[in-house]
Amino acid sequence: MLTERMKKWRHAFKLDPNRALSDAALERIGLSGTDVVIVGGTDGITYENSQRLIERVAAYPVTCVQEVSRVDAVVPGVDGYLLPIVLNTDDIRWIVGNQQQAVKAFGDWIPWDETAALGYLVLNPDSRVARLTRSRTDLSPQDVTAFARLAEHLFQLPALYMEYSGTLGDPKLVAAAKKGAERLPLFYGGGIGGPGDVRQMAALADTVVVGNLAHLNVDAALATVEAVKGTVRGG
Ligand code: 1GP
Repeated sequence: MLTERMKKWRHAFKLDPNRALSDAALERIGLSGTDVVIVGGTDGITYENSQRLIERVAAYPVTCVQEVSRVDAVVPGVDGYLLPIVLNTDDIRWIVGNQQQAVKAFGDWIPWDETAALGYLVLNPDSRVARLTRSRTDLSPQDVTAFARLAEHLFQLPALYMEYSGTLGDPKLVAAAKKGAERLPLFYGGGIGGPGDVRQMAALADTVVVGNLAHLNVDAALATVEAVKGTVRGG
């Protein structure tokens, strides 16, 4: 079950099908020892570029899952599918609309054991994803703790994702999410620039997602894998 395997992830690379990544860099990422490669992005995602990147990742012994943000870009045969549910959006389509469209399109073939929802809190107001999803980003620590409790107890989601795409997040808000997410796995992603950032967030969150850095500086990106593994949660 994907939801069980997700609980063991400490480090993830998120690769964007719409951005360049050399074969040499991808090989190092594929062999890096990361727990999972998530394929997904916000802009310019198509079936063709998603399929191409997923096929390239499949050459390496690493779990590869697709984050489904567009129903027309779903690639069959991936190790798993993550469906975002944006908890702080003002647009109902990001809570239940897009997912319903995906199930309508693929309902007969969906491998449910390998499909999981990810509850998102989108928190960087300047990010493309915040604008696209019309997220309310001005959340207090109390708001974040309440969202995390909602995700864990009421919605019973498999994980909560603190999404700071493009900027390093506020550790106080990440800690507020952890306060609410007692058993719920907590993902953190956004602005990780190297081992120092990753250690800070890996002490607070269960899984740290490294995106941009993998495309920009593969040496620094690789250093984050060891840094996460050497960091104790809550330490
Ligand atoms: C994006 O949270 C991920 O969805 C990672 O963010 O690209 O800023 O590392 P960055």
